[in-house]
Amino acid sequence: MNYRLEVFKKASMCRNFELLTSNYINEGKIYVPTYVSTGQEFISSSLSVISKIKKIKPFLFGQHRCHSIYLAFGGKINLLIDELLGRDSGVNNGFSGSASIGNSKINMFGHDGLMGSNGPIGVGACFASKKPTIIFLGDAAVEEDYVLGAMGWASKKKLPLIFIVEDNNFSIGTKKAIRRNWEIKDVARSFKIKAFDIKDCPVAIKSKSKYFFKQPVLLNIFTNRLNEHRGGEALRENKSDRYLIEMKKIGKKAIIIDQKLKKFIKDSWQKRLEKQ
Ligand SMILES: Cc1ncc(C[n+]2csc(CCOP(=O)(O)OP(=O)(O)O)c2C)c(N)n1
Ligand SMILES: [Mg+2]
Repeated sequence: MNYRLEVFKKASMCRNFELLTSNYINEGKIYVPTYVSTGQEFISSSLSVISKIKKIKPFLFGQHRCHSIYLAFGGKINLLIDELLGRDSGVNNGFSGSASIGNSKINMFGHDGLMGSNGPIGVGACFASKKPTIIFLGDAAVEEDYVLGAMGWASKKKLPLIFIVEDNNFSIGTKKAIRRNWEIKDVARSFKIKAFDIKDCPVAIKSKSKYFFKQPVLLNIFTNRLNEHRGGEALRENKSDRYLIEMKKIGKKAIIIDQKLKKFIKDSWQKRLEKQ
């Protein structure tokens, strides 16, 4: 398997989905509060491919920015579209909107909106079941006290889980340097958890995969959110885009995948929108 290409396929699905989602938010067709993960797709895409290689279907505990987790781990696109359109045919019958997507088919648990709550809930689920688990937290969510308590317990019980910190440097619009003088990697290490700062490069994520699902691991992954916290507006700040970097590295095959998925997703949206 060409790992990098497989990850790109998933990331391309997520990216093209989010680009159209942003357009439909801006056009007023999506009216639920929506959190797009444009720019951050390579984290869940890499973890999904790594899990597949390991033949593991982990429990997934995301937070509000969860479309890429759902799509990368094999959630059905039409069900997500219908959910964003508030329909009862949506993945959560129109009740979860964008922020709380859950789907038992892919072992994904929806978030309740309290930042960081998926930390202790995910640790508890892993402790009770001993099933491989991935907990996705933002760089702000890890500042919650209950996340830290849960980390300590995961360490003590040597649980087979991964804490993934999607470190986009933002809590809504406030940067890390204004909020704290510590790094979560150091905190996790103080709990005797294996912890690393890495970029959202698929190869960098894979380089830590030998530790996955055997003991608690924390990856603080630096990534760039390319949109505002909520809604379809692009960020004014000029940030590097992992999608373009990977596209350049892979070359022509990536361009073809991107074009195919763009069309597939456009057609999927149009079909769902036509269906009243
Ligand atoms: C306990 C709690 N405090 C504050 C909020 C309001 N809030 C919602 S999202 C958010 C920022 C989350 O940032 P982060 O965890 O880094 O995720 P990102 O949006 O960057 O993906 C905040 C403060 C909340 N929902 N819950
Ligand atoms: Mg953040």
